[in-house]
Amino acid sequence: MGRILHFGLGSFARAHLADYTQDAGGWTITGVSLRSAAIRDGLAAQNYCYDLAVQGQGTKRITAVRDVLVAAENPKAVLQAVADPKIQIISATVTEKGYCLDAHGHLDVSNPQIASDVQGVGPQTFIGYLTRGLARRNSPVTVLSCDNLQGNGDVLARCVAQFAQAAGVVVNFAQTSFPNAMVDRITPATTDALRNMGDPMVVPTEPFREWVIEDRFAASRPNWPDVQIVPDVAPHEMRKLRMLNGAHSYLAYAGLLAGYVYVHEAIADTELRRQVEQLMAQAAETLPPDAQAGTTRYAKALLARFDNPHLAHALAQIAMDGSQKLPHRLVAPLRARGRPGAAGAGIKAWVDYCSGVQGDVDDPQVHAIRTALQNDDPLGAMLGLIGAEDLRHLIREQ
Ligand code: CS2
Repeated sequence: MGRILHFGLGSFARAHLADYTQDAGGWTITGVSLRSAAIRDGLAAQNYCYDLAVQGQGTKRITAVRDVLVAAENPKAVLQAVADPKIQIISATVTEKGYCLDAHGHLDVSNPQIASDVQGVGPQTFIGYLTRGLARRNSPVTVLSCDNLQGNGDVLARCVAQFAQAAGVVVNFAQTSFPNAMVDRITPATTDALRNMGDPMVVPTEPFREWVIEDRFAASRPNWPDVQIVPDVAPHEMRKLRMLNGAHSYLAYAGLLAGYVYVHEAIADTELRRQVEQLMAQAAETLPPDAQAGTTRYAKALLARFDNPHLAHALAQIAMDGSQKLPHRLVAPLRARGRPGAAGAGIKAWVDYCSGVQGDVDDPQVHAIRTALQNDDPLGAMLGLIGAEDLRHLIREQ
């Protein structure tokens, strides 16, 4: 019997990690929510079990989650759990913004919450809890990022090292591994209509699921069925982030600007579909040569997943946190290709979308975005926020 401690038990983790772990058998998951008690309260009321509504396949009862800790209520319990030798894997889906990175992918030590966690006031951030908990740990553990960042394990290891150094604590890196991983399953937000069918904690998802993990486990792991454990995940991550997530972000901004609400509506628009096809083909060119085989088939399969009218995947859900997502999805392929193209058009659509939003953009950089848009050179200032100031010449203004 093994145990996983998972930070960020939102819908994605409940549709992906929890589903795979349940299929493996013999392992249980303790979730951690940093602030809100909503997921803990909702799940606790039903013994931590919930339905996974797999589109077209019916519902599956997930029982692998056994407990959820709310860090804001009991910070000590979370630090103890990170240090607990009975936990063999500490995983995370805290989304891109949970890593508190600056525009160049390093831990943003000027972020007020990180600065306060470094001072040792009592952690508030994922990085603060993880690093301070690991500093108390004396046994091997795998720290498994399941977020959509290129080199997510490497990024997390760097954040922990930077935090530890700034805070003056020591983490035993020799017994802690941070494998990179590619995760994939489209998981739209739950709707009231679905909740009203019986389970208020139901998670809707698509039948497709994929997980590729670097073979670098420091301790034991579940025997997850159909998870690929490989020496190098980078080509898988690049393909997924640039082709799937890049196309998603393009569709979100261009689609919302065109008045669409859902992915399946935007992808049915002839012009947007043509752009997405180009974006995928151009992104494929930026992949390592051995990852290029099969990208035509991969792109076709992605379009079929986007076409699915039963998922009701809202463009607004994808549009949020653009400043955190774009560097991996659109900036990296634009830079790698070095020519104007659909990725540049996607970045421009983000800028146009942000300028048109009434009220605040849903993004942790909301203040910086507001200031950038008031700059004499709004496009240049917005590119600065995503580390793309040097790519200006590749982005057409019109
Ligand atoms: C989406 C992803 O919300 C978003 O930004 O692009 O959540 C996407 O659905 C998943 O990465 C699919 O695996």
